[in-house]
Amino acid sequence: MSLLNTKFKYFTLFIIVTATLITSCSKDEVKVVTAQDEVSALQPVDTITKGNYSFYIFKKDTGDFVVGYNEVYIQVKNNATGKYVEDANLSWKPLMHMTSMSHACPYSAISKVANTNTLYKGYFIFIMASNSSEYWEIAYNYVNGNDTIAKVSNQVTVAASTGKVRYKSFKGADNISYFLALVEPSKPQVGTNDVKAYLYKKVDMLTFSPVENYTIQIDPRMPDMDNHTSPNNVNLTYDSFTQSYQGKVNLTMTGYWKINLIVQDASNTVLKGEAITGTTTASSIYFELEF
Ligand SMILES: [Cu+2]
Repeated sequence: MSLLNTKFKYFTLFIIVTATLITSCSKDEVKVVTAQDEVSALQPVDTITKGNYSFYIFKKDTGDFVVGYNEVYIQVKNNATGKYVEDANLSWKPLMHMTSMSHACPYSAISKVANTNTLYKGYFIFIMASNSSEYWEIAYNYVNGNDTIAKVSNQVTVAASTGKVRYKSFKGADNISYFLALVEPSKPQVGTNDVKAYLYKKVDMLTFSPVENYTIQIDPRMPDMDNHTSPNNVNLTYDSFTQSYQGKVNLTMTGYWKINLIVQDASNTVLKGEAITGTTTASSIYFELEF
């Protein structure tokens, strides 16, 4: 191998290494995702500060809590360090203070939102709207092992739900109170839509638990168009991983749909709802979709 050849080889290597370094440097300039970025698409609902900690509460859709399903996002900031907590163990408790009694509502545990550093989420299914003398209070708890790091609470307003029906409470044939909330589809489209709903029962005034292994039959109809239905719908069955009911609804055209429901227990006993047949044009429990 000649000297010139070797020199040329080293020169080529030098060029490649330099080019690689420059490329990696510019790759490292990817924008750092801040705590603010992680909530930029959310609407603030509440801020509670106590001691060194601030709790920031958000929702996706509106800034208000409403009767029915509410997906709630949380950030916790340590005001002493100015940093958002990234490994918080969070819990919460909703309570409605009524004139003569208090009660809770169905709600989830709080978990970290995947692929975020500072964001946590869970849901409430509020079962009553607040009014001038009766209000909801939510207590948030941040613990580390057995130590309570921060405990805060605030009164919140829960508005009556307006618009299309996505939440129903009913008393079953078994005399148990049930609470049924539609989560998906949030943006219905023509064709097959995934359906997700939560079904809870009241154990006592403070305890509401997810109901397992029931079936929720769905019969989508267009009341404005001779009450026609659609083919290939899939009844909702229990998914133990998400503790929710999942199925499919086929919306063959845009417009107003009434999703008629029949709730059956694990031994297929109908607890609530009627089949659409003869003079029965709608079930006593249903969801509504319009798009
Ligand atoms: Cu109440």
